[in-house]
Amino acid sequence: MKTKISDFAIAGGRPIFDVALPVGQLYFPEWSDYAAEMRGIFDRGYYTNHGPLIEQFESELSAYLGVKHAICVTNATIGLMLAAVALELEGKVIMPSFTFVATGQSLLWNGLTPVFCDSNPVDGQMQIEHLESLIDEDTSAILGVNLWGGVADIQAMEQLAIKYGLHLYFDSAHGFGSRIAGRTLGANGELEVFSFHATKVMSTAEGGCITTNDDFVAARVRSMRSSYGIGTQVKVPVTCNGRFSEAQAAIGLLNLKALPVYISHNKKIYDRYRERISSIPGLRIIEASGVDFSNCQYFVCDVDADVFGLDRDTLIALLKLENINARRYFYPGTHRVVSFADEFSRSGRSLPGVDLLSRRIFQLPIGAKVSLEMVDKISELLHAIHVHAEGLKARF
Ligand code: T4K
Repeated sequence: MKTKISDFAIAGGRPIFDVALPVGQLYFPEWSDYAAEMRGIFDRGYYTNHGPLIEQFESELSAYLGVKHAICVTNATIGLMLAAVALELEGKVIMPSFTFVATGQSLLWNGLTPVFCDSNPVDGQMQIEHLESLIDEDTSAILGVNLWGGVADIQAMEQLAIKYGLHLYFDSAHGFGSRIAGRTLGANGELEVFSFHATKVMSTAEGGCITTNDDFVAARVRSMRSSYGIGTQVKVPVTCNGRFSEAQAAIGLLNLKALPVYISHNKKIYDRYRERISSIPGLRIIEASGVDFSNCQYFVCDVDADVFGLDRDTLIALLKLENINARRYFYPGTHRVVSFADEFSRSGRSLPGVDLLSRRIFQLPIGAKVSLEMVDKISELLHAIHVHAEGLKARF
């Protein structure tokens, strides 16, 4: 317990953890199970290009997600790039600015124009009223982002897509395993894209998948995913190498089996944080919105600097010195990232919700490397930082 300024790492005190605690998931199978799977791959001498493990993984994924097609790709960024081609988008695509930069980049790679929508500071999700005001005759699609194990207002987006005749698809990189009214994400809009990056609850180290109930869209994605396609060939404008290897599928199969255990661990950590830090003045927990079951992949807080005593960036810097890697996801909003900023400033628009979120939000560690005892230590530290905020500020 840190009771005086000299106890804090910034003032020469011992950091709360000896080794840096990462922010994200990092759930991996038992080494012996993985070794056995790798042995099988080596015995078969078949390492990639749609081998038996990826076939099995895709079929288990569609069963788990309750969707007809699950098509694995190298990562979610490639998945989003393929999705825009598969849906034959053109012109403008409306998306939230408050997302990982890959969402917007996938549109640039397709020569599409991202139109940035504001987000709701309460839960970080896209603002529907603003979305509707951005639709014009050049708009071909809405690209919704389901953030932090919660979801955007999918129903409202579906209604807008029908009303204006737009395509609708989702970046669900954060959503694997979350449920709306008992239904697992995966079958919303024309397609959804999931990420299996190591920092996600369902991991294949790198990886992702596109899910859809539409046979034609699935055939187009399969025709583009490898240079020469797989399955029924349909006409597509381009192909690429977005393949998924047998080694990724091996990790995926083992992790999918263990997913309920991972999510249940996340939930325990999440609930403990909630119990321990909700009384700290100036910190507001941002709960996963719109779902009745969340994968609890992220623990997100908003910092009100006037009440807490320190701003978000100073708090993150202090936590880092204590070997806690809290992160600002996302900073800055995509409309302020180099590739997009000039175009956005020419538009003369502003996105106050996104700017507020990117100034105030941070994420605390959750996932495989985090125990309940660690949450207690982190929570005590946050209390202590609040109590000593003035003195700590003076140290910067
Ligand atoms: N859409 C959305 C909404 C997304 O959030 C993302 C990705 C995408 C699309 C695209 O998905 P992918 O193409 O990546 O499949 C991370 C991830 O790289 C990225 O997947 C994720 N979202 C984004 C929000 O965060 P970084 O730069 O913060 O990750 P990194 O590598 O710095 O890792 C975070 C922490 O974890 C560090 O403390 C180091 C530690 N770590 C990381 C890895 C990878 C480990 O200890 N071991 C590891 O293997 O981007």
